[in-house]
Parts: sequence; structure tokens; C-alpha cells
Amino acid sequence: MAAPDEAAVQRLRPRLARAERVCVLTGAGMSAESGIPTFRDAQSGLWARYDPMQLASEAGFRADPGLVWDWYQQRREGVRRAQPNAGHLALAEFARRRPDVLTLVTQNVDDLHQRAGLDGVLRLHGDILQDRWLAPSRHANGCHADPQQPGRPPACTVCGNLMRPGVVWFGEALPAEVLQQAEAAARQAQVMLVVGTSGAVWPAAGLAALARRGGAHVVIVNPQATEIDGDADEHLAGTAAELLPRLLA
Ligand code: BV8
Repeated sequence: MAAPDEAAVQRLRPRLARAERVCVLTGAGMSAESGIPTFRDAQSGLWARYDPMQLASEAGFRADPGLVWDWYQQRREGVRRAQPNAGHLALAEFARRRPDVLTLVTQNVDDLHQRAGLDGVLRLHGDILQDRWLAPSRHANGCHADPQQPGRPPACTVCGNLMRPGVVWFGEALPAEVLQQAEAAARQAQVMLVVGTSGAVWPAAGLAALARRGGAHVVIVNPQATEIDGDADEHLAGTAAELLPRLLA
């Protein structure tokens, strides 16, 4: 007998093929097969070694700018070394074949969906490869960074303002326009795939329930149980790189 997932895959394929509006929410598990550690994977997860609230928050950054800056520098190097995996490529190919059907919403701060060729990605938590000033610049011609020094973020030579990663930290609001677009896509979806997320971080985790209430068929793609399994119609126990090519081909 085909593996339970194979039967589910065969049942889902026609539903995806005839859907006019598909919303996909991705999390760190989407990039795991590209070699980027997930946040909550006990063995290799980044949080296993650090206190997330200490590092991915403004208070944590102000308390120890060097530690947080180095953590992001280390992660950026990992992102630059990583390549999109078969799951990223399957999503991009699906969007190429069926323009205007897919809305891709990601919690990830890497650029692998974009490097796989997907445009219009809704990035709920920002971009780890971008920087911005911690505080608004207070002098006329803007802040100017001093030359990069290891172990500390660039600082403005005039006012001491610090450079920070262009991501959304815990306790910070998500970009309102992006979140509204993501919520609208979830509400209007006929099928929603929730790929590689533990469903632990809000408000992103609420998108699955929003889609379900809007009438979408919600499918979780994840080798493990998640905190939002109760918001889904079914759970395919498998990884992004193995299941997405089979679901979307
Ligand atoms: C906010 C950027 C308010 C930084 C990140 C209710 C409503 C609103 C807020 C809250 C709420 N309850 C609690 C909150 C506060 C908080 C929150 O959610 N806390 C949690 C911890 C309880 N939320 C916030 O603070 C948000 N802000 O709401 O602000 C506000 C409003 C107005 C004005 C001011 C303030 C901001 C949250 C954003 C935080 N930033 N990232 C950085 O990256 O450094 S979150 C971070 O976690 C990443 O973005 C990551 O993507 C995200 C979620 O984790 P996952 O993606 O799910 O990753 P995880 O490791 O957990 O799971 C991986 C999964 O993959 C696992 O299930 C695993 O089984 C699976 N997997 C592994 N391998 C594979 C796989 N799946 C498929 N294939 C594989 N190969």
C-alpha cells in the first residue's frame, strides 16, 4: 500500500491543480534542507543555544549589541552559503506555470524563495540581509556609519546611532501592509499550505485559522506535530523538499 502521505498527495494534487487562489505560509523548516538551522529544532536550533528573547529583541540588542550583531552576522553568512532546495524551486515553478494563483507568505528572513525565482513574496518578519538604523536619524544629512569593526554593530560617527538587522524582533509590530495582504490572501484562499512552521510565533500562526474560517482546505506540511495542527484539515508528515515537488508538479 502507498505510504499514507502518498495517498494524501494524490488526493491533494487535483485540488491544487484546479484551485484559483492558493496561499502558502512558510517557516524556518522550509529552509532546513538548505542547511539553515530552524529555531525550535532541539538538536540544532538556534534557540537551543541562545535565549530568543535575549537576541531577537530590541532590549536584547541594546543590552549587548556586539553579541546580537555577531549572531546575525553568523546567520547572514549561513544564508549567503545556502541554496534554494527542491521545495523552494517547486513553489517558484508552480507560480511560473500558474501566475496569479499563488500568494507566498513567509516568516523566514532568508532570501531563498526569491533566489528560487519567486516574486512578490510577503515577508512578515523582514530581511536578514538588510540593515537599518536603530533610532531615527536626528541630524540633517542622516547618519553615517563608522568603518565596520568586528564584534560590534556599525555606529553613526556623529550621533552614535547603531545599525541593526532589518528584521522584525519580538515585541515589534509586523509591517502593517504586508500583514494585511497576508491576512487577505489567507481569507480568500481555496487551499492553504502551511510548510515548515511550528506555529509558535504570532500573529503569523493565526493565518491558518483565518484561512480555515474563510473556507480554505488547510494542509500542514511538516515532519512533526505543530501548535496549529488543530487549525488544519490534514497534516502531511514529511519535509518541504520531498513533499512540495510531489504536491505541486
Ligand atoms: C508582535 C525575525 C505586537 C527575527 C522572528 C499573539 C498575537 C500577537 C503577538 C503575540 C501573541 N502571542 C505572543 C505574542 C508575542 C510574540 C510571539 O509570538 N511570541 C511567541 C514566542 C509566543 N510575537 C511578536 O512579538 C511579534 N510582534 O506581535 O508585536 C505589537 C503590535 C503593535 C506594536 C508593537 C508590537 C513579532 C514576531 C516576529 C519575531 N521575529 N524572526 C529573527 O529571525 O532573528 S520570529 C522567528 O520565529 C522566525 O521568523 C521564524 O520563522 C519564526 C517562527 O518559527 P518557525 O518558522 O515556525 O520555526 P521553528 O523553528 O519554530 O519551527 C520549524 C518547524 O519546521 C518545526 O515545526 C519543524 O518540525 C519543521 N521542520 C523542520 N525541518 C523541516 C520542517 N518542516 C518541513 N520540512 C523540513 N525539512
